Amino acid sequence: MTMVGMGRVVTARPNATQHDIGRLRRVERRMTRTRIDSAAGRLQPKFGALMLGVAIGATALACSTLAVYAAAGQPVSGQLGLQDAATPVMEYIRWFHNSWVNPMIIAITVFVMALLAYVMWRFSEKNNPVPSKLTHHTGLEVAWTVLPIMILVAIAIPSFKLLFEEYRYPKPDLTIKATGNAWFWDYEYPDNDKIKLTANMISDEDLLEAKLGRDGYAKQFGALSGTQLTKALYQEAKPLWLAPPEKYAGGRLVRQLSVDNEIAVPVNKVVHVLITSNDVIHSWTVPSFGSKVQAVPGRITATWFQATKEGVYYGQCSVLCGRNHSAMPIAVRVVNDQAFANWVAAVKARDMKKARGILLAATEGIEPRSFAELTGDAQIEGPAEGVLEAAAK
Ligand SMILES: [Cu+2]
Repeated sequence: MTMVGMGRVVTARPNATQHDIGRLRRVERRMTRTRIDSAAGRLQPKFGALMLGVAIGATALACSTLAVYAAAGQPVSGQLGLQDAATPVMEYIRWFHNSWVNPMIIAITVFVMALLAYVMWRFSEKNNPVPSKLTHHTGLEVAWTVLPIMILVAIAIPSFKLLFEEYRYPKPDLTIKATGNAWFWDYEYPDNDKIKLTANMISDEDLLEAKLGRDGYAKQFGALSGTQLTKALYQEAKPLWLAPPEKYAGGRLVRQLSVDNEIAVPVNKVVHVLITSNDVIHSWTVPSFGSKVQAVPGRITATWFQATKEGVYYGQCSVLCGRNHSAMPIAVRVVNDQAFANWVAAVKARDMKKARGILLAATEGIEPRSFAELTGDAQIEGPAEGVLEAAAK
């Protein structure tokens, strides 16, 4: 007798026993089943795997969304995802990343992983001893060409919209020129009495010197050097970051992000920032504004932002520019119009302490009493109760 399976002819010997014929029938059945599976005839298990993939994808997406911590203007410990938005451009960037491209990436990754796992199991030697000789499937070929094209177009359209928005440059209410230096930023406000200021990062050393005085500092740390010194400074300065010495006019300081002279901008106003460099390439970056522009010597580049929330927003130089690359942060205070005008006047008068006090009063709820004292020569008082408690949280 003759049996046909997968194009191979299985022939039983003329004197085959009943047992032999039963065995051949089993082989034939298995071959037929394999052929049907291989020709993508059995959709059931693939559909199951796809559904499993979708379920895993949805769970992963839910987890990743939950793990995105909110952070206003600065990174937080354990943060996943982007910082909070303070401008419409950054809101768009966050939507594009969190709600558009990332879900696609997760779904595709999970789908491919599930498909791979299914194929490894279903078409293993054990489960599929006689492989299919199928080489073409028009439907599949069309699907895996057209689907990726559609995905890319779906990404490209909002991506171009975002790019155009970033380069739209609405009419400015105010312009700032930022110049990168190794390793600090210089700022000029050409439209606001041409005020100029230099922003240097506040270090552990700065806080300890402000607290102990030059002599006290030398006495405590003069004998140390290298890593020993760095460690000692870090340990001793730790509490000062929450309660900085009087020199810094109270307020909250953030290690590696706070600077001595912050720049200020009025809320809801369109700000153009012209960026250049005095030496090597730096990058003026403020994540919450969605601004990240290279500072190139001999060239002027630009970014624009319209901050819609008052507060302090931090950024860092984002092009590796040398030894102290990590020590040239950017700090921008977004304040109301009146506070901005007062701040400009204080900077023009070179009263940087008063200038800082004005910004703190406007954004960190320092007592109005202390704010009133800013108009005289009185020392600026520390932050109101509550500011430090909030900072300690
Ligand atoms: Cu730099």
